[in-house]
Amino acid sequence: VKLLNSTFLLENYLMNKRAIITSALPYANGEIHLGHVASTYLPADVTTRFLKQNGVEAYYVCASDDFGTPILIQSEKQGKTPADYVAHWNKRDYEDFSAFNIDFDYFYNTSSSENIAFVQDVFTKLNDAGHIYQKEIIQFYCNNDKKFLPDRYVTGICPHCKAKDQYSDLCESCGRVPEEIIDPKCSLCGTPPTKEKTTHYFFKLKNFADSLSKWLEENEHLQKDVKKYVQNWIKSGLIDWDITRDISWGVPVPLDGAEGKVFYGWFDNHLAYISTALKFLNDKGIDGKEFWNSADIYHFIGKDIVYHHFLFLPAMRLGINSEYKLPNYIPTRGHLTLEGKKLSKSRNWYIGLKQFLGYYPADYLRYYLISINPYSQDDLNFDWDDFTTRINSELIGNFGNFVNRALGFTKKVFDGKIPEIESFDEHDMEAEQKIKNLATDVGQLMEQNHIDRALKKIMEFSSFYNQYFQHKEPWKKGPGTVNCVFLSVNAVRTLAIAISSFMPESAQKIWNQLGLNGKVNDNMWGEMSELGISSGHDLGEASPLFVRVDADDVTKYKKQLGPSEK
Ligand code: B3M
Ligand code: ZN
Repeated sequence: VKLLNSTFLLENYLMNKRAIITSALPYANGEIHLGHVASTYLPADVTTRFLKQNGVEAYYVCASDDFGTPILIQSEKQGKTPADYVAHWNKRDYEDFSAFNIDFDYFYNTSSSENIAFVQDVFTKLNDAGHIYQKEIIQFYCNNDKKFLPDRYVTGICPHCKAKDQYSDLCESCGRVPEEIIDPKCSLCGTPPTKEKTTHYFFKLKNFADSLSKWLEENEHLQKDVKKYVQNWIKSGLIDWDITRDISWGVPVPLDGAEGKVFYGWFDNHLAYISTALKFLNDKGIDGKEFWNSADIYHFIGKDIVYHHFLFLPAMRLGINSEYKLPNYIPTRGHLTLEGKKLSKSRNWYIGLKQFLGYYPADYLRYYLISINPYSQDDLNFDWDDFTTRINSELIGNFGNFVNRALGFTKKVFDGKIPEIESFDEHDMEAEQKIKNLATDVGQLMEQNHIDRALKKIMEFSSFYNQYFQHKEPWKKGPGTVNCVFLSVNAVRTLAIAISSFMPESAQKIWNQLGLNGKVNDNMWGEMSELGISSGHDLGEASPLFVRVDADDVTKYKKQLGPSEK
């Protein structure tokens, strides 16, 4: 039998063999929920795994975002030091991510000594280059607590919608930013604050309008629609950016006369992308800076932080003469809604990641969230009924069914030993061709960040093989049975490699059931085009991969959402 030449060449894409991937840093201020993972961590994880499968030296780094007023307030409420408070959430977040198989190469924090030193160094360089100035501003001050009260420290009535108890920097009821909150109160002690003068440092964002615009223009990897509205912001005029706060928790401003002032969280947090990567790489004995500047840089974000990632972040890098290169990709995705409604922690309209993983295996959630995840800013909706249907009919009915059928049949009829093949008929040849093509078909979509379409392609492959198996009727043990078994088992192997970025646990289970050694590994993408299982090979133990989602359970989980009626 002559098999097709199985050499698969990946030269067409992924030219850069180095990559650093980051995703928006989670505030060390509460648990990770489905909204977080859907738009950033999961797409970033799938992408990193895919790059590694293609032989790219890729590192996924992340950190908890530790500084800022809301965190300071929460720690004070709980009678903890902010350092203890963020350490708690850093650990918990990391555990939850790990349980979901978000495989960071390194997870650090923005309050690390490395990041603090890095932020101060960047500030000093920006200051020396003339991009920083001081200005006197008016801030709320609490005479009782003896402190300035930025942003969340002041609550009052929203001037727009008249909602009570809103933050001075954001009304959660109407979503607007009040210019001047009515009846302001110190959120710590309830005393009406006074207004006092203080000096803040400003970053001259205005200086960067032209260079930002040029960078946006020239970078062909950024999403067109995002670019367009960022360009419009630039055209309508940028405003300089207040980068300091008078609070006790943050990176200290490294200047004489700036005692008691720290940087605003959005000045330091994204610098932790770099400082964390450097820490990790340098510890590994790799020249971190050289690696950063020669790698493709990906920052995965949700659409609410476009302003920070398309303006502040690149402007600050430009301000230090691109000593660390600007991002190549900023994959921006929409928000997750739940049963069609906006997530809200206070109304209990959200599902914690840990909670969900108590109901179903990580791969169910990964499968579902990837399936509904377009590479765009459109919101995606978690719907329990849709989840049930997709898991039961697609993941189990199509994919799991094919794997079980192919392996189960081989176990039963051939005692798990792959039979010798005969000459291929046209259906066999078509089926073989599918194996040859899958790496390219899926790879091209992945290269364009279309994780949802890539997964769909894999499911189409599985569906094709279900039909092929059905058509060949191997249970009748007529001619063609051996080829059907041989190709189907090889297709299962191809599937295991193909899904391993998407559903790593299931991929490994299949790999073991196939009787293949070791791990579905990095650098294996091209091998999925091969007929890697030969006649005479013995399968491992076969057992069903998945258990169906039960509608009654789902009804129960739905009831746990939102405020109870009575
Ligand atoms: N900690 C979370 C957010 O606004 C914020 C991201 C920082 S990324 C440098 O989604
Ligand atoms: Zn007060």
